[in-house]
Amino acid sequence: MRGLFIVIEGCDRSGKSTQCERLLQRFRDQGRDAQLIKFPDRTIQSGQLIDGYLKQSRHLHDKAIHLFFSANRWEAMDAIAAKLKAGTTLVVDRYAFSGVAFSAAKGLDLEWCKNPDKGLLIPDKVLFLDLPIEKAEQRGGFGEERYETRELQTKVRDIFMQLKEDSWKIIDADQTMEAVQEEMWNTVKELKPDSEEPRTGLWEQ
Ligand code: Z5A
Ligand code: MG
Repeated sequence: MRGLFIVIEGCDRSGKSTQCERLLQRFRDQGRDAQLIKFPDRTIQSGQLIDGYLKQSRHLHDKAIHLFFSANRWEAMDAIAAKLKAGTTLVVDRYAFSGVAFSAAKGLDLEWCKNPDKGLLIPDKVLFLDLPIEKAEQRGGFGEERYETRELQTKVRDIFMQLKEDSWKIIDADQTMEAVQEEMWNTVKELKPDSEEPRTGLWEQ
């Protein structure tokens, strides 16, 4: 059986990275082969440029950075497909939904934003961690990077909600880490892939 492709999206500081680590461990504790993937992947070449942009040491046109984020995902797609085929379950920290939400929140046209990511692998499940902005501001590290302002974050959440599909599970992230993890685990623990091959064609149907 191929591996599951599980994407974690959500508001800033909602605990995505914390929960990804825990979810990965849950799968491994069950003896399942599982790996963590993170977007942007700051370790590959396109990711280093993105890192400089996010830390505000580099200026780029809004459209240019959008395309770099997308290229960063395409750069990883063949390796991701191969891992899924080999039976590895992937827990993915942010994906194309973040890509569109942030760029459209800055004012770029929503359809234009979706275009470069069209055709990517389709997640089997998206877990969306929802957190009120005032709660996010109280958590560690908020405000250190480019997009961490109240106005932008509010727009980002609205666009995420426009992108939401039936396969999404919205999770209240304003709970203890344990409670959030329990809800996430209960959503995916029985999940089986509904196709033999990884599904391609995001936003193409
Ligand atoms: N971006 C984009 O524009 N286009 C794209 O295509 C993509 C991304 C993929 C960097 O992403 C930026 O890139 C991001 C979107 C944009 N911009 N912003 N803003 P990133 O994924 O690298 O961002 P990050 O630095 O990892 O932050 P984050 O993802 O927003 O945080 P998080 O992963 O959701 O949260 P966390 O690191 O797990 O936890 C944050 C803090 O809260 C930490 O101190 C935890 O201990 C604490 N925490 C976690 N859970 C809880 C609970 N339940 N209670 C209390 N405290 C908690
Ligand atoms: Mg994170």
